[in-house]
Amino acid sequence: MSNRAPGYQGMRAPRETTGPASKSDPGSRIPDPALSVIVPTYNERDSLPRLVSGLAEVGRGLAVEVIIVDDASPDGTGLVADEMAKSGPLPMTVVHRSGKAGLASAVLAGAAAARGRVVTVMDADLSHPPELVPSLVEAIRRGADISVASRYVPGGGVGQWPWSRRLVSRIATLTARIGLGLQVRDPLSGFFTVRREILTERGYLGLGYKLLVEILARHPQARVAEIPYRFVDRQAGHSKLKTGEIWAFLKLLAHLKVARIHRLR
Ligand SMILES: Nc1nc2c(ncn2[C@@H]2O[C@H](COP(=O)(O)OP(=O)(O)O)[C@@H](O)[C@H]2O)c(=O)[nH]1
Ligand SMILES: [Mg+2]
Repeated sequence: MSNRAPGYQGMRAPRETTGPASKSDPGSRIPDPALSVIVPTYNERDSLPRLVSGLAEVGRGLAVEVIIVDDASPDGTGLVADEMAKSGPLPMTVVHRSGKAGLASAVLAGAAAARGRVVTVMDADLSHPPELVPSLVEAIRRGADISVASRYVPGGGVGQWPWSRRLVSRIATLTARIGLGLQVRDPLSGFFTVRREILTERGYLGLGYKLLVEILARHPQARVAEIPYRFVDRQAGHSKLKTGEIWAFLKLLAHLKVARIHRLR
C-alpha cells in the first residue's frame, strides 16, 4: 500500500502492499461500502474462511467490505486471503505487511485502506461472533461514536478462560479504567465499531495489542455504547498474546497517562 496508516510514531513501519484483484478495487462496479470490517491476521488460515462466511451471512443488507491485514503469516494466511479476495462472498482488500508488527498498528493500517463510513474491528479466530456486528453498527447509527462488544457488562462473559487469564484480564482492565479515568467497562475489548474518521486521525501510538484503550483515552467526550457478548474460545490456531504484550500494555498506559495529565493542565 502506498498510503501508510497514521500514527506509526516510534515504531517499526512495516512495508505494506495490497493483494491482487481485490473486488473492492477503485473502478469496480461495487458501490461504496457502508461498513468496513478490519481483521488483522497472523497464522489464521483455518479460521479466516469461516469468519468471512459468517460475515457474509450477517452482512446481508449492510454493504460490507472486509479488510484483512496480514503480517506475512508463515502459515500462508495472506495467500488464502488473496484467493478469497478474488472469489470470496464479500468485497475484500488484503493489506500485506512485511512482518509481524503488532495488532494495534495492523488495525491502523487497515483503517487507512477502509472505505466504509463505519469500521468494525474484530479477530479472525471466531472469538468475536459475527452475529454481533449488526448490533454494533446499529448503536453507531443511533448516535454512538464508539460501540464496544463488552465482556464485562451484564450478559457478557469470557467463556472457558483459565483463572490465570481471567485474573490478568481483570487486573489489566481495572488498571486501564482507574489509571485513565475511563467509564467503559471493557476498554480492552478487541471487538468494537467506530466512525472511520476516529481511526484515521493522526497521532496514534498503535503500540501492542490494545488499540481501543488508546481510542477511548484520546476521546474522553465520545459517546460509547457497550453491547454484551460472550467471548468464544478459538477452535483453530493459537493465541498470539504473549507475556511480552503486558510490557507493551504498561508502556501504552504510561504514554496515555502522561498525555492525559498534559490535557488536564
Ligand atoms: N496483522 C497482525 N495480526 C495479529 C498480530 N497479532 C495478533 N494478530 C491477530 O489479531 C487477532 C487477535 O489475536 P489473538 O491471538 O486471537 O489474541 P487473543 O484473542 O487475545 O488470544 C487475531 O486475528 C490474530 O491473528 C500481529 O502482530 N499482526
Ligand atoms: Mg483471539
